[in-house]
Amino acid sequence: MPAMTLLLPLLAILLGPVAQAQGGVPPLVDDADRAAAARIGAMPDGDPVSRLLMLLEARSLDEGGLFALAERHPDIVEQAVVARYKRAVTWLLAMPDADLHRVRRGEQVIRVRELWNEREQEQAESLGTSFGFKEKKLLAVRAGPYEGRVYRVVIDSKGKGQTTDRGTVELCWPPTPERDETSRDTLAKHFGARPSRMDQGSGSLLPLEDGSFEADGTLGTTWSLEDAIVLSGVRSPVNDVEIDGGTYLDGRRALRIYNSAETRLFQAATQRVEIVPGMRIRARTHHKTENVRAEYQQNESDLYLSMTFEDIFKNPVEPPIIARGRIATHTWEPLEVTGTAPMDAAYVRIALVAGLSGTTWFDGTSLTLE
Ligand SMILES: [Ca+2]
Repeated sequence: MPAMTLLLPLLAILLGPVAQAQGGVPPLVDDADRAAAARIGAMPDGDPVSRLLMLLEARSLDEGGLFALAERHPDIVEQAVVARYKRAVTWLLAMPDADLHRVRRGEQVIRVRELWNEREQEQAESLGTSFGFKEKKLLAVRAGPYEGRVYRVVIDSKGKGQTTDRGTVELCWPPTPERDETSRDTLAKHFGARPSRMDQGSGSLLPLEDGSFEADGTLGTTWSLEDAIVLSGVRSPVNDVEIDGGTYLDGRRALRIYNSAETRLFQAATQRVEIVPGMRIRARTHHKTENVRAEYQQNESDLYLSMTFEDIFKNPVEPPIIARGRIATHTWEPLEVTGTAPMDAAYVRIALVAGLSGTTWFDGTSLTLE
């Protein structure tokens, strides 16, 4: 029995490292890799074009730098190493400088075959044949941000008769905890070791749940509905706050809020997360609008993301920090606020508020430690 007592911990010590090394040996990460990854990881990432700029920068990293960047941005690193995405990015970089400059500014760019230089031709063929297109039938490649959601590279090829075949590569998708896990799975195969998930320090996620509005019954459980605006002191009719399964930034669903001139009670989707004083926190969401306008007593500024620090009794300890959304009709755009939790703070409360006529969608909500 005493021998057994000794043997078990010994076995654990012997087997432990073997089990860890199962995935292989991760790339060596030196200080220069860490510094380069930190610089690129701190670039803006709230919209597809910002993420494309980060992806173009990430191409300068070696394996150590990429492995370091994958802690915070596994999505970007996946696109830097997986052939399907690499082909699209390499095509972008083959364009003449003036066009690449337009890409960096977020403009739509189209390059028809007649304009291709030698490198473009080579890259377009590599891209086209990956979709099964014949090299001689390739017509044009176009690129640009799409719906404020992704960055698209699209190659056209002459099809049967008058038709055109089209191959699309979607880059720079909005990162979510779930999608990032998929990226880590892919990268584990590439690197021979799984990039660890950041769970502390700058860039790590705070436990906001279902920021993508994907879980069944998320409204009223994970996300609460709380009064945001009451017009004329009347609590009816109340606005429509629902999950939309047809419009989304990421996943398959988003939060949709619809109001009319008759709406009197405007409810917001809210969620509280426990925090500690001194934390510097960034809240982000994305919003999309359709015919949003101020009617009746509505106030044009009542479309926003707010972050409120609260004490242990869930009372605000400071006025909310607010990022206002854009009205009218537009595709997905980010909303972001940053603040430092004051001395008495025990919670941070996030509220998604749409107090205007028309339809507003929210999706891709996250809380990050700065
Ligand atoms: Ca979603």
